[in-house]
Order: sequence, then C-alpha cells, then structure tokens
Amino acid sequence: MIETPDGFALHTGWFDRAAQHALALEILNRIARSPLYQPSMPRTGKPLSVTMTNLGPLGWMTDKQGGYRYQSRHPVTDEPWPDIPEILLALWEAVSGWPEPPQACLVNWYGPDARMGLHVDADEDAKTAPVVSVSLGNSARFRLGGPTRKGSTRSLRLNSGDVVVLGGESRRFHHGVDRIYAGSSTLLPPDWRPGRLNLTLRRVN
Ligand code: MD3
Ligand code: FE
Repeated sequence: MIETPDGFALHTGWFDRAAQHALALEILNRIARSPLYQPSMPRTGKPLSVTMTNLGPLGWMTDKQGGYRYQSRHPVTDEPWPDIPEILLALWEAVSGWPEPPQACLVNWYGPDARMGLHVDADEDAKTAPVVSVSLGNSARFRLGGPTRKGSTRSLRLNSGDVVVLGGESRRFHHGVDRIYAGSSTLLPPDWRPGRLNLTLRRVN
C-alpha cells in the first residue's frame, strides 16, 4: 500500500483473483442491462475514447448539448441506472472513511487504444467526500498531478484488483490515463472485448 500526506492511497491487490472475478461478473451483468455508451465533449461534441455507464441513484455523463452532469437515468435506454453491487458498498465502507454510502459508480471501459486526458473531477457538489476507484482487467498507466494544471506529475501502474482512494487535497488533483497495457490481464471472459474496466465510487451531493 502507498499512502501520501495529501490523502492519496493506493491499495495494490485489494481484491484477490476470485473477488475480481465475482465483481467483474456483477459489472458485466449490469452492463448487459445498462449498456456502455460513447460520451461526447460539451460544445465540440468530440467523442471520448472511453465508453461509460453508471450504477447507483446518480450517474455522471456528458454530451454535446448538456455538458457534464449527474442524472438518474441512462441517456440511451432512459432506464434508471442499476444498483451498486454489495461488494463495492462494502469496499466504500472499508476504505472511504465517509459516513454515507456512494451515490454514483461511474463505469469506464477502456479498449486497447482508449485514453483519458489530464482533468479534475469537479462536477460533484460533495466537495470533501473521497473518490474510491477499482481497476479490473488490463493494466493502465495512470498519471497523477497536483492542484494546478502545470506542475509535476507522477505516473503509476494500476493493475487488476487495485483500489485507489482520493481523499483530502488529492481529491482535487489533476489526473488521467496515458495508456492501456494490452494483454496484461486474463480476468475478463474471452467472449468479452479486451481492455480495462475502471469503477469510481462517488458522493455527488
Ligand atoms: C485523482 N478515471 O472517471 S480512476 C474518472 O482510470 C477518472 O478510469 C480514471 O479519472 C480511470 O474521472 C482514474 C482514479 C481516480 C479517480 C478520481 C480522481 C483518480 C483521481 C479524482 C481526483 C484525483
Ligand atoms: Fe477523473
């Protein structure tokens, strides 16, 4: 485990292989009902390379018209988001230090060439609650900066089963995903596409 004074913690191998497998099945079952869709940047409409869906009462989304926001329904099916699996609620209780349960679980799917540029998560009114992240499937090169856009960054490899907690000041740090390491995990079933799943648990309000 790596912990820094700014509230960042990386729990490497939090979930063992069996737990990763059970969690992946729970997520893939929910994706079957609440499919991954391709979000677009506000104003420009440029599609993100990451596809997304959500679990829980609220879900984060973005499109050309409405911009970044939380809403209670899937933008394509118009159905409420599926529930957050119990294993993730238990994880939140164990590592977040926050008294209330998460309101949103953003599910990010990275195919082999997907990236996420450096950004800050600032669409939540709950400004002091931590974010908890789980990585499943192929490994990623994750980049963590600081409170300003310029300034030094460090890069970390996130592997399947790793859990990251962004509390304190680190909650407002810039971060992104530089690349996905093809073939680095055999977790996801062979009839599923190759890539990486990232789950982020959040308080919204
Ligand atoms: C650091 N996801 O969904 S998870 C995102 O791997 C996002 O899919 C990345 O950035 C991914 O917004 C990174 C780890 C993470 C999540 C939230 C953070 C790191 C963070 C918020 C502040 C600082
Ligand atoms: Fe983020």
